[in-house]
Parts: sequence; C-alpha cells; structure tokens
Amino acid sequence: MPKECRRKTSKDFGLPGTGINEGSRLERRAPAKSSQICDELIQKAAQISPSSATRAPTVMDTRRVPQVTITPEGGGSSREMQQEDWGDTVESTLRRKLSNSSISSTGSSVVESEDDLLSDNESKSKGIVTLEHLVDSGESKPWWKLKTIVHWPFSATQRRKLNWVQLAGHKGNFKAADEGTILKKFSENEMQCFEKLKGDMLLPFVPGYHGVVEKEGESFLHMTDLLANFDLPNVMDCKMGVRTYLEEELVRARERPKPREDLYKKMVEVDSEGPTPQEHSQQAVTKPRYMQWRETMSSTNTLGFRIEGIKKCDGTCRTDFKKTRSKQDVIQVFEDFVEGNVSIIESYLSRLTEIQQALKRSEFFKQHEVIGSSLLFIHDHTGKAQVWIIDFGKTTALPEGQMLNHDIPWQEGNREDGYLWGLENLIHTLESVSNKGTSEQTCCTDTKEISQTIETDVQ
Ligand code: I3P
Repeated sequence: MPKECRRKTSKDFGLPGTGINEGSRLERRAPAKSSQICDELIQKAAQISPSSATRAPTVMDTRRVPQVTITPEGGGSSREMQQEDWGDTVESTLRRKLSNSSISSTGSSVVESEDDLLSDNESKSKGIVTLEHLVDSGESKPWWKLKTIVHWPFSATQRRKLNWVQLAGHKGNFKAADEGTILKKFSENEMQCFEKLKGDMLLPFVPGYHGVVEKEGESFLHMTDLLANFDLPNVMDCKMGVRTYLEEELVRARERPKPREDLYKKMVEVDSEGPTPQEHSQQAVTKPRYMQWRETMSSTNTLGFRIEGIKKCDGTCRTDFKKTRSKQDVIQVFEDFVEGNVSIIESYLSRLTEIQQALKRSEFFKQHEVIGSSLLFIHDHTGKAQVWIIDFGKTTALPEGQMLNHDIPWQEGNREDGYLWGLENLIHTLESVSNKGTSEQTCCTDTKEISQTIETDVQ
C-alpha cells in the first residue's frame, strides 16, 4: 500500500498545531498534484491526433448501436454554465447552487478553487466536490458551505468534514448530511426506484435510502454515504450498459433537435475530427449525437460498460477515460487502480458475481430500462473492497407486463440496455487482471526459486 494512503497524523507532517492548520496546509499541497495530473492529461489529449477511436467499434459488433441522424434546426442551445446553475454568492464566489440535473457517485477528495484545479470542460462538468459541515459558531453562517477543491479526508480537524468526490454526472447535486449519510438532489425517477428496491433482491447492493428530506426549500433523497466505512478510499465509477440515453430522449431530439455548443466543445476537445462538417459549421451537436459519439469512443458499445472516473486515496482524481475503449486499456486502468493488488480484484470479482446473480433474479431489474446507472468500486488499504449499484436517475419502468433481457442487442423500440452483457464483460475483464497478477506473482516466485537453485549449485 503506498505510503500516501496511510491515514496521516500530525507527526507525519511535523505539525503539532491545530487540526485546522494542518488541514489547510495539506489542502494547499494536494491540489497542485491533482491539477498537474489534470493539466498533463489535457495536454496529452490535445496532442493525440484523431484516431480510429472515432470509427465504429470493431469488436462485439452485434452490440453496435444503430446510429441515429438528427437534423438540427433553429439556433444553438448551449448548456454551458447557466445563470440558474449558480446561486447567490455566500462568503465566496465558490458557493454554488445545486444544479437541477441528474446525479452521480461519490468519493473522497481535497480542495482549492475549481478553476485552479480543473482547467478543462470535462473536469469542470464532473468536478470534485467537497462539502463541509461548519462548526456552529453561533453566527448566522450557512448550514453548509460548498467548495470545489481536491483533498483527502483528515479525521482530527476542528471542522467536521464530510468529504466525497463526484466522479461522474452533474456537479452540485449533493449536500452533506448527518454522519454517514448524504443528500442527493431529488429525482422523481430515482425516488421511485429506491422505493421499489426496498422489497427487491438488489437491496443489499444499492445505497441505503432513508426517504425524502427538505432543506432550504429544496427536496433531497437522504442516502447512506458509501464511503463512510472506508479509510482513505480509492473509488472508481463504471457506467453500465451499451447505451447511455433513454429512447425517449432520442424521440424528443428528433422532434425538437437542440444543437448544443457545450457538447460540441467537449467533443472537439477529445477529437477535433469528431464533428461532421455541418456540426463544425454550426459549432454545435445534439445530445443524442454526443452521447452516441461518447459510446463509440469509449468501451460502452464494445464492452457494455465504461470507466467514468477514478479517485485515488492520495487525492488524485482522473476523469479522462473518454478514449479508454479496448479490453486491454480497461485492464490497464484496473491494474493501476488496485496497484497490482490481486486480492482486491478477487474481492471485487466475488461481489460482482453476487450482483450478477441478484440481477438475474431481481423483479425490479426485469421491469426497468437501466440507463446511466454505475457500479461504484471502493477499496482501501485495509483490503476492504465493495461494489455498489448507484444512480437511478434515468432508470425507467417498462409498461406493465413488459420485461427486458438486458443481454440482447438494442434496437430502437426494444428498450434493451445491455446491462447484463456489460457486467459479464466486466467480470471477464477483472478475471484477466486477476490471472495476469497471479501469473506475474508465480513468475516472480519461479525466478526466485531458480536463482536459489543456482546459488546452491555454485556453493
Ligand atoms: C455527459 C454525460 C452525462 C450526461 C450529460 C453529458 O457527458 O454523458 O451522463 O448527463 O448530459 O454531457 P460527459 O460524460 O462527456 O461529460 P445525463 O446522463 O443526465 O443525460 P448533459 O450535458 O445534458 O447534462
């Protein structure tokens, strides 16, 4: 286990002072590293010439998603940072109103200005969010203060911190709550899913749900913080399925196309040849077009899942996996994520197998189109490793009597999502990581034994 992932004490830093000072010194240090990583990746991405990654998938073509051409009309409808995404300035310009969109996963992190740390659109849209409970000083301070910084959690501070990272989805959808819980921006869909999941096989694999609460005039889903029982967790978000948009989104976009400038920019950032000549000339792409492009660039179409983001215990956070597409690429990312620890992979595998069995028997799963849902992988230096099914904002009930297989190709109208197929591929991928790790260990053992034999012979 890397040294950085031990829980730090004041002795480690030679700081006998208060927790606050320790925290702030450390917070200043960590972002530089994270920022550096993000910057390097952005530069790298900019240098990569348009590649074959933009082409249609070459493997597992049976799952290739039918391409849909939507002819845009009317003006662009950018959804870059909008006025309503920002709240009143409270104490600092960093305070942000919760945006009104779908949501995602959690993880731990450290802090500075968002702009200092996250210089690309991608990072900003998936940013790293730390919520802090403030000590009640008796002043009329806000109940919570939102900062967008990167850090890792320290236990002994005077401020009680609730730290977690949002690796995917829309930033600003979470609020800190009581110890061990979080508040997630209300979504009718997701609320209904949690209610139905109460009586389903999948219950042990989804975050604890404690009902709807109102805070400052807004509604939230009160949920268990999945990171609460980990010590400096490593977190990975894998978005499941061969498709990341709902069929109804396609229909809507066809009826009323809304080309978006922000999505065009995100596309060009990854692949300047991604947009068609028409899209280049209007500097905008529609959302389904963007989502489909994302799916073919990443492993969504070819493997039925993709890596969205990783936060390591040392505070570094990566969301630059848009071109991580081949099984080999994914294996590499998993190896880095667990730092070669095969027993962590095996724990993940056994949990994934349990999830797979539960999914196959789940009534809820049969009756829902599961889109945009992720598996959240969490492990720490103690060897503890868990996987959770998260994000039901776009999980939609089928009409009464209709059921999905989740492992047959999608064709518009059948609502299949390829979730089980993706899970099968994910399990095979992790098995490859495990086998590789095991054979490397065996190889090293053999080498050692051989060298000992040679020494013996020499003696
Ligand atoms: C975003 C990602 C989100 C999607 C979001 C996309 O792209 O696909 O899942 O939100 O749409 O911009 P990326 O991962 O490249 O940043 P939904 O799942 O809620 O549709 P949005 O920009 O309309 O929020």
